[in-house]
Amino acid sequence: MATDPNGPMYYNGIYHLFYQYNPKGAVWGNIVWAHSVSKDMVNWEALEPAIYPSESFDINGCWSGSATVLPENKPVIFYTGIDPNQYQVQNYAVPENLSDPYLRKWVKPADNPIVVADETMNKTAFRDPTTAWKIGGHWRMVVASRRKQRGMAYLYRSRDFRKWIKAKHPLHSVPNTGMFECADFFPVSLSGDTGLDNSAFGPNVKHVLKVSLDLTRYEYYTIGSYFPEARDKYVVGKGFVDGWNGLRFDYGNFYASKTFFDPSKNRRILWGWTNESDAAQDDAQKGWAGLQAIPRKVWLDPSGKQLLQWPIEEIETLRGQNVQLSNQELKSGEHIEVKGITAAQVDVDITFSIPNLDKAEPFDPSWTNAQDLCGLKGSTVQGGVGPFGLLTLASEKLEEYTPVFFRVFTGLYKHVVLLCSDSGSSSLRKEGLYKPSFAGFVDVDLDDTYKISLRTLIDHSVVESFGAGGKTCITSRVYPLVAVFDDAHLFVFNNGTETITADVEAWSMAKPDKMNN
Ligand code: DQQ
Repeated sequence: MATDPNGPMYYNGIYHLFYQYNPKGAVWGNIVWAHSVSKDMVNWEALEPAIYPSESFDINGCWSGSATVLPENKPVIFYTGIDPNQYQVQNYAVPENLSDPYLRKWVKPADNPIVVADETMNKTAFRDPTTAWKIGGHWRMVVASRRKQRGMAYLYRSRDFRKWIKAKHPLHSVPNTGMFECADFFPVSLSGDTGLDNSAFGPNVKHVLKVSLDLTRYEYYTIGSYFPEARDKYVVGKGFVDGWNGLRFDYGNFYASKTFFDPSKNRRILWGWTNESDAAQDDAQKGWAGLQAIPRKVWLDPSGKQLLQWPIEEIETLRGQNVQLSNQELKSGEHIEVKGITAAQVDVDITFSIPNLDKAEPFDPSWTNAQDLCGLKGSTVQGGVGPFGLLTLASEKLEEYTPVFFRVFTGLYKHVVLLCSDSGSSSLRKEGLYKPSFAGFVDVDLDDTYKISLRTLIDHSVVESFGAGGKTCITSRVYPLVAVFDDAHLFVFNNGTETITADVEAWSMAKPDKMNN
């Protein structure tokens, strides 16, 4: 089983991705750091695990962590080791041989562990060290934890990268969230989509803190200001929800994510784990479970109110056969097939134009939970403007389909837009599947443009959608019985009363190769 992405980094022309992995089966356990390398984050080569239990400080497991490339171009990994008492301690590892281009072997210096929980802390809920950043003479890193039900992001400082001292105040903490896992803290630029090194800070920079919540199995982030010279405080920006209802990278199946700065293209890349939604016995039968979502570039929306995400441009090298439907009218109740592509493995990019917003349904302010609303108003429930979107992984006669769609409401001040990725009808299989109606609101001004875009990457059991240029992203895992391989179809549909038009472009997607082929 593969779970959390760990220590992603770019080093001397190679991307490294490590991840939590059980070499002994398709269930969680026996955790090591599996290791894959790539030149483009599309074509990969799997190497031997880089870090596995071998010392007292990690004998019961090598859990999640991060990589930092030091200024003298030396990578260091931080990870959590599970010690003989089942305590979670923070360790470091360095490449055995810096001239091996793949950095296959990693050594654990004898001064490990470098950070352990003190008496005031929870020794069995203290893990997932972040990438370090340096401001002035001090390196900093964060370790995620909890104090009772308060989520804690403990801050540590070091001058030499070996001796780490806990800061008097945590970087951040939030009541009633439960345990923070896999915290990620990174700078974003206030101007443009260029990524920043983790140590960047200054007037043109905001910071993002993302946490994964083990109680709910989803993540949320806030955007705020970081004051390294004033007690190392992170102050959440005005208007951001700092808790269970906060903004998410992804409103679907996406967890334990981690970003890194890619200096070769000056961008920040986000990796996330997407779990299976089938039963453990299915995983055992197929012999694997869990995958990494397609890496995404991530940057600050010009509004400053949220992040934007987009599949890395390299994914487009897999594009093959291309079809287009231009200015396609979709009347109420219509669905039209996008033919000529391999619908089980496809990249589709659509812009919907909405000539008239007057008939949008009124928005009830009590609808605060997008997922509940999508459950209530599925793709077949007629509205005024929408539902419209895609029927992905659909069987010819629509016994099975995973709709990804927008629905537009008239709100108090502007139109409210909902994006759903609903797996309720994804499979004729009745037992053993988790089929949620994932959804998120999309913060767009339709009254300005009368247009909204949707890009969806479909790969057999994975449907990854990017609404409105990456404002709202949703990943679903689905397991059709009929709509598989050549029997999978792709449709655009409209179940709103108002006619809309769609400009569709779709590409069949090739399978990636091994790195050097
Ligand atoms: N998975 C790891 C932990 C982390 C959790 C263990 C998140 O380090 O908190 O496999 O999925």
